[in-house]
Amino acid sequence: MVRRVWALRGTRPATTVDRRYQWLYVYGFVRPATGQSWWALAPTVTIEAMDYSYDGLAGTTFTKGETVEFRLHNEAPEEKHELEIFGPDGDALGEVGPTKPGATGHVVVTLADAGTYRVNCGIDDHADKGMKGTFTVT
Ligand SMILES: [Cu+2]
Repeated sequence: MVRRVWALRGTRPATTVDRRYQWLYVYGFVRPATGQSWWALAPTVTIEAMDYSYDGLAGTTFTKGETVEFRLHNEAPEEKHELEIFGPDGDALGEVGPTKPGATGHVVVTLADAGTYRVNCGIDDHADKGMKGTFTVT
């Protein structure tokens, strides 16, 4: 981003602009009773759900301690799908609940530990049919 470019009076300011960008979401929360606030800058991963697989997670790695928004977009024609996220110790960290076809759900998770995280769809036998995957935190 360019904030300010200096130029001689009577000349046109010129600069090189890099138009490439990456989405970064800012999350803010305020506790009204106390005014206490908390915020996070969260990179976003968009995962497409189909009958019965995920797309968009393969080869994804994150850094330990990173807070990440996982967006689940359901591309399936009829079935609801969800995204459950489990840490390296197997504990559930969060989930995007049942999401209708065409809809998008999201969850923000802090990846506190390094290791291999697991995701799957918790609806019926979708995980057995292939709706599961892993990603790495280093
Ligand atoms: Cu599913």
